[in-house]
Amino acid sequence: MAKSDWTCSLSAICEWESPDYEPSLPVSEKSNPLTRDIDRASANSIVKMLQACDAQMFQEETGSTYHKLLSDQVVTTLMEVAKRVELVLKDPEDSLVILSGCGTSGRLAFLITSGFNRALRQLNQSPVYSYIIAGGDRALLSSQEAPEDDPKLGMLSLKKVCEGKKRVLFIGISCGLSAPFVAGQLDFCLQHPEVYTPVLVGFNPAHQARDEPLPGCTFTFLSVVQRMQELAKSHQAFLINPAVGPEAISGSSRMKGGSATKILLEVVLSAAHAAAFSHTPVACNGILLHLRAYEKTLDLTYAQSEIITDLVEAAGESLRCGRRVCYLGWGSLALLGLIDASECNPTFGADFEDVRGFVSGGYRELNNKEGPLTALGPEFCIAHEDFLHQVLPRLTDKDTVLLIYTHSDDVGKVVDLARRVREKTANLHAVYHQTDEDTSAALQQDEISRLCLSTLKIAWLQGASVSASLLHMQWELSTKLVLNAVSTGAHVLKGKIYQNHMIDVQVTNSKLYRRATRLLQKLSGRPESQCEEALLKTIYGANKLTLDMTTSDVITHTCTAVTRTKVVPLALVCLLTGCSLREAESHLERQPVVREAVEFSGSKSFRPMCPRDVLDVPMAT
Ligand code: S6P
Repeated sequence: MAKSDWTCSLSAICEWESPDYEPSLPVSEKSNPLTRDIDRASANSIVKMLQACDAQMFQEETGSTYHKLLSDQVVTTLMEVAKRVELVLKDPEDSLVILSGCGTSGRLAFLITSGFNRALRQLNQSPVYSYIIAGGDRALLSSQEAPEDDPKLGMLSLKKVCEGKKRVLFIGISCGLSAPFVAGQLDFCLQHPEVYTPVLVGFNPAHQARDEPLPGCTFTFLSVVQRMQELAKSHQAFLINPAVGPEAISGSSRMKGGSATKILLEVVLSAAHAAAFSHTPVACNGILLHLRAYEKTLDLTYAQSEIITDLVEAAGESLRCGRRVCYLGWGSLALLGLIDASECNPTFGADFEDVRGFVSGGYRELNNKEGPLTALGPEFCIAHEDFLHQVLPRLTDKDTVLLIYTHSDDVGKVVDLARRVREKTANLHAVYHQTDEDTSAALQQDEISRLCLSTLKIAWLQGASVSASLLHMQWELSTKLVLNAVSTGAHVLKGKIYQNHMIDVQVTNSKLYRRATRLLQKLSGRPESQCEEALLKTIYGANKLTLDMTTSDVITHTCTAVTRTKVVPLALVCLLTGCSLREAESHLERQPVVREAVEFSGSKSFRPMCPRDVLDVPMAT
């Protein structure tokens, strides 16, 4: 990289930390200066931008404004929480460690608790981890955004899981320090300190927690955080909230927020397991080594950026011509495929058929609390057999299929499936992790490589210092980064992103409603009231708003928005062109890429705004 480029990207890396940069927004909602032009970038540049954004997770602390992942303060808290988990592991009777969250945060709670309960079973210990996801198990595989807004539901589901328990370490995850569901649970913990110790994981400084009134509650997320900060002084509550920088696609906390959640909680639980079962007391050095191992995971993964670019291009081409992307995975890597696919609907307004994940063994492998969910409909059919029956017969070369596995999976089965897919499409690719020493499946691997258009093979060093479980967690993170790049990059190439904002965002909970209004303000330059009016008109499909509509609360608006599509793009076209809702619909039908729809509709007032132009909208997420 030339020196001037380097200096330029370094200043972009730090720019978001300036107090003048989008001052009214919390870090998790700011737009990332590194990705301002991602909507017009090539696949290769998209991957490079994502790499630079991910690298921000491990950026050193530069000033006093933000604590970072590797800050002393964060590492100390990780150690303290690990010691609390250790106590539960050593005396598990009537105790629980609960991980809870909404959307991606809840899905990662499931992934992490599954992995660590498996580890306990292998040691002949009884499982102590439990997960809660807003909306129940169907939210593991599909978008259920509304329950996120319900603090009472959060509290009740926590109470139910903890019935009869005498000691509970509750870990609430909300990347934006914003989900009312989690706020309700934390408040309940604070009211019952004799049983519950609350821990909050998120990626904004405490003062940026959401301060919006919650229905039927006397507290806000911010007031809960403030109470926790007070108790943290006497180690009765814990806050783990380093800043990892704005997301590559504004507010898309499934990306860095999800990765950092996985990193932090795995570091904590691994340290606790080592202390409880391997005579390795929780120590700063161990925590730092584990964090650094994840940093290396990023390097090793993005060292393959050329092949990741090929995957992004293939997936982008499939989505652009209305075809699909399928992830066929084995073991927990398959779960990362299911998670990534499930997020495309709320993030990009995608149909469930656009990006789909399948797991070898289906629900048996998933082992979720509520068991098989296939009866809920085709989007809950997740086994490879479902793929063979429902999808394979209709596959063509325009569809992209990714095999996701490691050398410890049954590679023979991967070969069998690859052969069957290859009969229908040449557009087959593999994402494969192996240790440098392992050559046991070399012949089968050669055959898979012959069948695939591209193979992303990552070879990992397995020295004495790297345990099998650490290696597996690194494979998972690496797979998450690759799949996030593929699905995000593909939707960018499809034209779903405007600058670095998701325009076609679903307005299905209060966080997304606020984000949508703010986005309309930023992109149209119109006042908040006008933007909210345009948003409501598209939500209710009305050219004129009735009193009923304007006086309803945000929850009513978001419940109605569930039934509507392209709410934000339509509102934007109306605002920018002054046209009616029906005219906006026909513009968008002719030209689904919003930037072009607006330009096509011939608006004189249209002026693409750069993130520096962001309006100072006083609104938390
Ligand atoms: C974000 C994802 C959402 C969030 C959910 C919880 O990319 O689509 O489902 O995970 O809204 O957010 P938070 O900030 O409480 O973790």
